[in-house]
Amino acid sequence: MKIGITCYPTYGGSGVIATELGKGLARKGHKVHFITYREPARLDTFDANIYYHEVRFADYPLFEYTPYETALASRMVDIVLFEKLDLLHVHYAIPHASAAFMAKQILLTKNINIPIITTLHGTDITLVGKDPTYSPVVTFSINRSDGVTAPSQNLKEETYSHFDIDKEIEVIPNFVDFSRFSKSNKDHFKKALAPNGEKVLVHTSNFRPVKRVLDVVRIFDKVRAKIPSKLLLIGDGPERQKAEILCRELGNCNDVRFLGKQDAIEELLAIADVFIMPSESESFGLAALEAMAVQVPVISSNTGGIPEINIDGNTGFTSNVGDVEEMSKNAIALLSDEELLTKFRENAFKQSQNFNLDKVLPLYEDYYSKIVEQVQKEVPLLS
Ligand code: GMT
Repeated sequence: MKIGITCYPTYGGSGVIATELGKGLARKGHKVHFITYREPARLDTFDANIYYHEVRFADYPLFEYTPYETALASRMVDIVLFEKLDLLHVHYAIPHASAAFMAKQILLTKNINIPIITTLHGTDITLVGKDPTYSPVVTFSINRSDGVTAPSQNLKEETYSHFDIDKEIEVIPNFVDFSRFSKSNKDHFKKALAPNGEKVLVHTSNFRPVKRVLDVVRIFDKVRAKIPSKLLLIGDGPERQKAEILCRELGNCNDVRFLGKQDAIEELLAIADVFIMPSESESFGLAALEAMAVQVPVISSNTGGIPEINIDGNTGFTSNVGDVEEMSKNAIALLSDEELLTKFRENAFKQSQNFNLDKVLPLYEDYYSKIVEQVQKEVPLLS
């Protein structure tokens, strides 16, 4: 198939999933065309079946805000026509689903009915999407997509509860590529970052308020009071400075490393004993899944789709959002009992295998075929 993929090219989970999906499809022989404003962060290897089309902006002094959605829709039309794509798969509803709808309408005037699949990712529904500023457009463009997917049962239910949706939403979970995320020996890293055999706690995120990075620092502080340990904070974003200030106030800076944005996250996860995800909201929690694939148990909140991945008392522990006390107690219990930690490591790894890329890829391929077939049969609707 010839598949167009649009996503945010940044480090966020939706961009990661879209890019890894495209790479996986390309390995299986599909021609994958990324249509994005910058080369996606994880599009780091050459593959003859992958094409990248940049969305260009024509600037004009009148524009206080660049009309990105218009530029994107125009580029989609251009690529569908020139490359003869079979479908467009857009990740994150805002504004990709409405841009795709516009592209579809334009293409219908040229007698091309391009199937549009929208994958919802989380904040496009639970945070920004339901804001009245965007919700009418989000509702409309979900309903007018030919296919809609969500990575968890929870996000599917959230979407039905926040919006007036008449489309069936297919749950296709996020996934992990085990050829990249697997336990490896990184003793030299461990020696450098935890030279006295300290336990290693890891958090990775975009440091947005929804990730509750300050809770991570507070949890760590309580763990550190009982068990010699180090905290690795991977990523960057708006809450980083507050987290640094909190470390100084708590006096634990010597044991906390802010590592910034890192590409080889799997190498850092390889030295982790526990992963911390206290998020306010999380449709899935891809970062936790990636940790589990590297045999790292997860201490997390029980919000959104997280409990569909992190099984309380088995692959880690889940607690109410903001319950720093319980999360610290759970981390201490895990880190102070080697037998328990080993058991949880095994369980986490076993659970992560349910989300193996090789299992999830065929679900997308089947869904693509179903939607393409369905669109071929229908009488096109020009709005
Ligand atoms: O806001 C973010 O955390 C990034 C966001 C994104 O769109 O990149 O992540 C969302 O999508 C990921 C991939 O499906 C999910 O694993 C994350 O749980 C989800 N984030 C939230 O719901 C907050």
